[in-house]
Amino acid sequence: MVNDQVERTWTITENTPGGNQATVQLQWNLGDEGANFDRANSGLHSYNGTDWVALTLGAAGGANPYTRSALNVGLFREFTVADAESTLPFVCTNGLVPGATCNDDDACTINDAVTAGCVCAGTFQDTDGDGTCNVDDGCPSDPLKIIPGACGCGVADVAVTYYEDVDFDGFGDPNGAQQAGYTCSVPPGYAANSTDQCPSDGTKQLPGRVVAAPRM
Ligand SMILES: [Ca+2]
Ligand SMILES: [Ca+2]
Ligand SMILES: [Ca+2]
Ligand SMILES: [Ca+2]
Repeated sequence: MVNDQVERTWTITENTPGGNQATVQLQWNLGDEGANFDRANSGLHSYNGTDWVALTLGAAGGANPYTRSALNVGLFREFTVADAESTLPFVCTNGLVPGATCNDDDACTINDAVTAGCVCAGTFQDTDGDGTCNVDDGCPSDPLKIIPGACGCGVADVAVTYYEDVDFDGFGDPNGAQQAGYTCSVPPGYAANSTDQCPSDGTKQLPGRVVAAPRM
């Protein structure tokens, strides 16, 4: 038994060699199928003298006997039918070899390799899962940011207005100078609140009650 393929080879020759194009349909019986043959993802393989060239994979038709076709076939030698797991030494029609390393020209992916479907593909790298791949993500471990911004990776940029605190008591002057900034960084001499009613008295934020002198 040959795993993952139909244990039959068909030979097709041209009456007039060269230049022919044909749709090739092969038919086989259930008893022809090797172990673990995946009829739902199988395809014709065409021998080129060195390798078995995998034609498009897909589902076989029919119901014992089964059929599978390939369009625009221009190479007429031996054919067989195998699935994506077949270990036939085959190449893809685009020249790629399934399992071989390749370059998908995408810096976002690593470990690029040719799939069983003859496509070069790698594994997308996105550590924080924000949809921006690591090489394009200025904050690859912060799912809420892709650039450091004002406050840096891992800290949200929350805008706030700062009020001048000339007496350095930690309370801003509602009537003094204002400065736009972010909660992550307080500018020197400013406070995020504007509750200093005594902006020049570092010991008080409220004027306090003026108590009338007692009458004598
Ligand atoms: Ca890549
Ligand atoms: Ca990311
Ligand atoms: Ca990110
Ligand atoms: Ca103050």
